[in-house]
Amino acid sequence: HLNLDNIQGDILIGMRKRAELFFFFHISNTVQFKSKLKSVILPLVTSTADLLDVSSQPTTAVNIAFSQTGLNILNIHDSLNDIPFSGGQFNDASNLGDLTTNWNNIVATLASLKSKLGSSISEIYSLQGAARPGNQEGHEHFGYLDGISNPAVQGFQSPLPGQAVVPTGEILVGESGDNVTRPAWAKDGSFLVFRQLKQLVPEFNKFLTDNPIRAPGLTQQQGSDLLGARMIGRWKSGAPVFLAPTVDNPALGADPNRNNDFTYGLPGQTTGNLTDQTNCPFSAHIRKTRPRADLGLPEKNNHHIVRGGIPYGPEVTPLESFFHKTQFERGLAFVSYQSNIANGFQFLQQKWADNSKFIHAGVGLDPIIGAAQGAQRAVTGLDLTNLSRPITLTTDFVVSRGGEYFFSPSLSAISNTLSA
Ligand code: N7H
Repeated sequence: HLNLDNIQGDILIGMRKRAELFFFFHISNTVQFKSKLKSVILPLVTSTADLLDVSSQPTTAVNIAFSQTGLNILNIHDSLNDIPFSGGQFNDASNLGDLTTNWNNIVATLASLKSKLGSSISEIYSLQGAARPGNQEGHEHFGYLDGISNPAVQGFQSPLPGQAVVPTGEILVGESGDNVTRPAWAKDGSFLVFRQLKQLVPEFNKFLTDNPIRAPGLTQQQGSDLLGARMIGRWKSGAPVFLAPTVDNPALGADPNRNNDFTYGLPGQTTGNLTDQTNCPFSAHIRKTRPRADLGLPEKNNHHIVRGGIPYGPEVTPLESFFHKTQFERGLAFVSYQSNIANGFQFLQQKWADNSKFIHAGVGLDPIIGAAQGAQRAVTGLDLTNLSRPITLTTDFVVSRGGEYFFSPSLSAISNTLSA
């Protein structure tokens, strides 16, 4: 039984946000901050229970999370026993395939702000996220519907067809299924991974235009749309290519009872180790990051994350489309929650998306988020007419601009342990 008054609201259900401001700050006065954490911040922090009850739902929700540096400054020296977290994301960048020359120079900004005294915090950086306008609401910048498939936490949400059901401890620290030793105050918190992922939208569209899949009966435009859908594993409407293999099916995409109801297995198939990628490439972004029956049935995958990101940056301008070149930065303010970073986000990025041999030799990297420090990447399975033909991606369409690993503590930890 989960204590929903104690768990911050963004972790399990998300704040259903149309806009979100990410505010990164340095604690410059520990004593003052600890007291403000209790008197000013804690009363504003939105719990899971606050969000569930429509009558108490706030119009503006607030959540807070701390990096290892932040906990150190608060004089919290207990180890949370999560190696990527304690090292910080910058030290993990090479494991994730990032080219750190693309990282925003947050560190230099931090240094200059550190010199400012007199207030308890100083802003380091902020990023404004916002839902895209009009009928693109809920779609990320490449145009694909997002937020369809997140795991249901056992005993909290009842799953929709095809939704993964995970032990509470796969997302929340100290709950059943999290077997790492933690300080007692960490229970009901969750590690928050933040990444600013720039998306090169006009370049992505040009790539689709230049490389249509020439399947019988498809126009050139349909062939380009099919290539994009196979890179992701879903059409722009959200319809999975596994169930709609050649053209989009918007009614399927919009139906929560059907749009996630597949395993990549054929009807009647009850075991894993699947060998077929006709309908959905092994390399497709959603198959790389959640292989479903590829690892056995029922789903034998203990690498789930709850995603809660939001797009940032402006819409593509006519000039950017015309020249197929990004001029204004846009992308995804990626957020994921998990009880263990090495098992969650880091595993998905490093062991699956960036690994050309997952799930079989020759599959190649994830065509959307796979990265090898900027090097070109070959991907197979995308061309329906020749599944072993490698397609080489000479540019990354998603570029990491940096991020950090945070811990999103329970409300009682904020009140009793972190504040004063
Ligand atoms: Fe992905 N995209 O628009 O292409 N993602 N993602 N992601 N992603 C998903 O199923 C996208 C990123 C996962 O349960 C959809 O809700 C983009 C990272 C997982 O079947 C779309 C970026 C990581 C799933 C996108 C990005 C993941 C998923 C389909 C970066 C982890 C669920 C919508 C800019 C390391 C898989 C949906 C499942 C789905 C896109 C990043 C992981 C459209 C543009 C960094 C686990």
